[in-house]
Order: sequence, then structure tokens, then C-alpha cells
Amino acid sequence: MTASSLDEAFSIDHLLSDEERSWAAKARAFATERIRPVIEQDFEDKHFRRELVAELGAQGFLGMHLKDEGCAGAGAVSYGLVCHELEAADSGWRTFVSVQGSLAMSAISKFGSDEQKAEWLPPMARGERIGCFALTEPDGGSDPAAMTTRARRDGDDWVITGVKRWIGLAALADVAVVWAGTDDGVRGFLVPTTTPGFSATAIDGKLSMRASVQCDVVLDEVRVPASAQLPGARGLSGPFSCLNEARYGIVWGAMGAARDCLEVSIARATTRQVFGRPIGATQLIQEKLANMLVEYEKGMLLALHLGRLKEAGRLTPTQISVGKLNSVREALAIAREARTILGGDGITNAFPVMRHMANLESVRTYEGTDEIHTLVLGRALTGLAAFA
Ligand code: TGC
Repeated sequence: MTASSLDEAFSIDHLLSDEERSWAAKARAFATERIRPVIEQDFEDKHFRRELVAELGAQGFLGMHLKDEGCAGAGAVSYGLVCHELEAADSGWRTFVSVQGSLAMSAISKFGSDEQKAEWLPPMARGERIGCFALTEPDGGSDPAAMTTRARRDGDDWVITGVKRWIGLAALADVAVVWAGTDDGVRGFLVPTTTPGFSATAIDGKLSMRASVQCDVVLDEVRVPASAQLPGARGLSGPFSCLNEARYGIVWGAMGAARDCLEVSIARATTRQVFGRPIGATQLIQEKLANMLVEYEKGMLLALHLGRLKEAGRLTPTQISVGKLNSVREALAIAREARTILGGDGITNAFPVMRHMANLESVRTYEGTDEIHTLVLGRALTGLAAFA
């Protein structure tokens, strides 16, 4: 059974509109033609294929759910399906689309002035400019309220000082959405990365997301004009509302990685002969495949449900936490089970499974760890916060 027939036969294909199916088909074709042929080598070489950024823009995938000038204005389910297809190839490319569209562009769309939107959104949608989202700091990504990066007024300017870590694409970005504490609470700033005092260094030694770039960022007395402040963002609800967008994309994306693992497992199970018959003819392998399928289907239906809620304007952060926690947890479990079906070959890059598994460890941690989303749900159920 192929991935395509998995979605057609058991999953949600028939619940989608023609437009949604068309977005999914476009993303699947892009992933098949432009990412899959090179991804194992790029992962091995720690290579981010910069030239694909403009191609993603040409496909309309960057900021595709935004209604602003130059953006496709697609529905939440269409956007989710694109995340699903890209992450079926590699989490790094879905992450790129998330950082660009759901974090950087969505911050500008939600909170930017008309001038900021006009300057940045159309070229970012085309993939001519790259944005990054500088929220997390080295001393703990889970508690942005404890951020130490500060922005102080100096005449008409703001001067920003601090350090950020795990900032996707920062070393390649043209603009950073920087979140900093001020005397009036947390505020967001658009900082062109050529501004003196801004520096970004790619983090080396990663065994996950190797075809993607995450960075340390230093802001050393970075001076920007008052017009660099995002006028609509006040307090931590600003960055958190952008994280909601990115977490929503992960709900779909992680299931894409899971689908790829399930697909190669089925292919292997029906062709690999052991003890004189295909391993897929054994009850143990069939049980594994059946359990993987059940969790995949449940994850997809949850993603679709959340997408429809989002389109209706009714999706809550708590519901997003349910989806992010479930999708990544189950995708990792599916990847691990797939590895056992592939036997020893499963640890090699002849199959995508270890790459997905390694990538999903990052996805499990960023945009709110399993633990944070668990505690968000615990608070929703009890009314009691247990974060500390
Ligand atoms: P608290 O500090 O009390 O609340 C602050 C304000 O934020 C509001 N809020 C939200 N608003 C919208 N959506 C959400 N999901 C929100 N969560 C909180 C809250 O209502 C409050 O608003 P206001 O107006 O009253 O000031 O925070 P809390 O107690 O509500 O939340 C605690 C906790 C732990 C859930 C929160 O701190 C949290 O979500 N922590 C995890 C942060 C996280 O996900 N960090 C990873 C970011 S990933 C990254 O930076 C890298 S980007 C990817 C890349 O570059 O590759």
C-alpha cells in the first residue's frame, strides 16, 4: 500500500475539498521531485539547500494561510496538508515553512504596521527574503516569561541587548522578529540582520534536523528606530499567538513523517523474506503495522478536526496542545516501530526512518515540549498550574 493509497483508502481524502486536495498534491509533487532525491545526502552533509526557498515561494507555500498582499490566503486545512507532505520528506523543510510563514510572517501579519507588512510580507512570500523568530533563550526555552533580552528607549530609537538560542534560519535570515522585555512588558521588533550588533552562528554538532539551520543569536546594543517595533504586540500573548500557528502546522507535519515510516515498513514487510516467507506474513509484524496505522489514522483525523475548528475561528491553545502532543508522540512511536520492522538496515540511510526519528526528537522539544503541553492540559483539566 502506498502513502497515497493510505490517505485515500483509510484516511481523510474524501473529507477534503478539491482545493485542499490540490494543495496537497502540489506539495507532494514538490517533496517528491525537489526534496526526496537530495535529502539523505543533505542530511549527511549538514546542507541547507538555500535555492529551494524561492521555489517554495513560487509554489505559494510561504505564509500561504495569511490574507495579506502576496500571500495565498489558503485555508487552515490546506496549510496543514502542505506541512504534512513536506514533513513526509523531511521535518527540516516543514520547519522552514513554519518558521517563515507561521512565526516570522505571521508575527508581521498579526502585529505589524501597514508599512512593515508592505515592506516584508510580499518578498517573504516569494522566498526572496527569509525571516526568523527570536524568542527562545539559552537558559530555558520553556519559560519565555523569564527572558533576559532587553530593549530600552534611547531618544527615538530602541537599543536591544541579549542572546537567543535555537533560532531557525537566523544565519541566513534578512530579518529577525526579536522579542524583548521593555519597561512596559514584552515587545516585538523587526531587526534587519545587517544591523550592527546583530550576529547569528549556526549551531553545529546536531544529530537531528541536519538539513536545516538553527542558530545562536547575539544582540549587542542593536539600535533600531521606533518604527521597528511591532505596534500590535503587547506582552507574551504576542509570541505565543505565533507559536499557536506553528504548533498547529506540527500537528499535521509530524503525521507526515509517520506516514513515510509506515509506508516504508509496509514495503519492507511485503518484500523481505525471512524463514522462507515475507515478514509481513507473520502475526507479529502485522500487529506492528496495524498499530501504526491506527495511530496514524487517529492523528490525521485529529489534525483535520483541529483544522476545521481553526477555519471556524474556534481553535483554542489547549486544543492545539492536544494535537501537538499527540502527533509528535505517536509519530515518534511509529518511527521506532518502523525501525524494528526494517531490522538492521533500518539504522542506515537506505531508509528514511532514523532520519525522521532523529528529526522528530527536535520537533518533540521545540514549540513547547511534551512536558509543557502535558502541563497545559493538566492546567486546563484542574485549573491548577503546575509548570514550576
Ligand atoms: P503566562 O506567562 O502567564 O502568560 C503570558 C500571556 O500569554 C498568554 N498565553 C497565550 N496566548 C496565546 N496563545 C497561547 N498558547 C498562550 N499561552 C499563554 C497568556 O494568556 C498571557 O496573556 P496576558 O494577556 O494575560 O499577558 O504564561 P502561561 O502560564 O499562560 O504559559 C506558561 C507556558 C509554560 C504554557 C508558556 O510559557 C509556554 O507555552 N511555554 C513554552 C514556550 C515554547 O513553546 N517555547 C519554544 C519556542 S520554539 C522557538 O522559539 C524556536 S522557533 C522555531 C525555530 O526558530 O526553529
